[in-house]
Amino acid sequence: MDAGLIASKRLEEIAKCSLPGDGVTRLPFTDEHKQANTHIAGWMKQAGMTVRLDAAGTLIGRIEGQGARASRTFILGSHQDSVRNGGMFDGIMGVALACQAVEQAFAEKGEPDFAVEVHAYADEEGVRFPTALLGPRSLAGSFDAHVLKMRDTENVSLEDALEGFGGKPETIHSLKRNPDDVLGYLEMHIEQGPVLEQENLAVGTVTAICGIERNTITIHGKTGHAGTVPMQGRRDALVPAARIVAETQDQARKLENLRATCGTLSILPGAVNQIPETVSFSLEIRSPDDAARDSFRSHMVDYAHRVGEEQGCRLTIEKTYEQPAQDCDPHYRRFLEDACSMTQGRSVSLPSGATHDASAMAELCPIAMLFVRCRGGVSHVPEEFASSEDMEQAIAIAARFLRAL
Ligand code: HGY
Ligand code: MN
Ligand code: MN
Repeated sequence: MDAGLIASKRLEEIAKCSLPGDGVTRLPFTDEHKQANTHIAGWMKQAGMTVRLDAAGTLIGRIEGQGARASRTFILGSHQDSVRNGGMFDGIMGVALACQAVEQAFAEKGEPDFAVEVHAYADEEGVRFPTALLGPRSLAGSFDAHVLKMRDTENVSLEDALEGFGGKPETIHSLKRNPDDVLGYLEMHIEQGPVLEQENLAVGTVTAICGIERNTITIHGKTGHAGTVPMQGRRDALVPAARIVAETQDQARKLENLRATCGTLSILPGAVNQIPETVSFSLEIRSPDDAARDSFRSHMVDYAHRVGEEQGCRLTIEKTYEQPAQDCDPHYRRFLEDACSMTQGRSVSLPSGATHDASAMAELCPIAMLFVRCRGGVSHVPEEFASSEDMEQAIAIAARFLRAL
């Protein structure tokens, strides 16, 4: 069976490692994750790798180097987790294609002269806990121990969930890799956008991964009876919130290289006949240009305080998450562009509006990314799809890249 069909079959199988419901829901350090790791370990062994789980819950397949660069490692990988009711390709496809690219690259040519690893990171989406990228950040040394205390909606701490899964929270700090020992990192990922479909290309190379920040805006007004409190003088917390949400879209629409989204919102007391007293909502800003993101944020902060005061409300803005934009390594990108041109006749490069494990690995080593065409450009939904033919191309390009390293 050809590599693309094997990939499709494996992804159909592992998609069953999910909570019930539409699409795939596989959160970190759960039974579904444990089942998935059994499949992934099989893929790694099939590619001739030894398999282990590291202290941060990353499943690692490894082939030792046999030559002059045996002490250095090239890493491939992506994340095993999904969003709720997400697709069966986001993240996990990168793990499957990496295992097959390693198998294809070295089955023909024999052992690499450098070591090769494939990583299946536990948590990139940050759905279960309000943090993400624990695995790659522990390797890069940018892991912050305070995240271990964060809790999920069942009040389970990340630390306990990780320990219960077989990780060792107390030794995560020792996972930091020496950058001299790491040749680089390649992540293959479904594009999650429409460009490759428009270009009618199976595979593209990534120029940069956007920077991202998440803020929580909380507005404090004054509640009261919806029927008896006069409209004049109300301190309705939802009014400035609504203005901020609308301003976010109005301003972001004017900018080519920036996306801003208010994805969550809560209202207290939250009754039809009570004036909203406390409104809390998220403001996420993304851009491949950190300076553009900063100036957008400062405009929104000024605007938010202004409309809050106009309504007589108190307002707080807390940045809860941030990661900088990361450029892909130009040297590796050229390799990949050549491999794309040789395999599919031409290559296209594009920035990534989604973040990836590669964003964190960039703090450790040079990064490279390949995108695989995404049907309709839709992702984070059950309809997410990549064809076996396109995955076949990606495996061949990655194998060619590994052999040329
Ligand atoms: O949010 C993202 O871009 C990624 O899917 N976690
Ligand atoms: Mn995702
Ligand atoms: Mn992803």
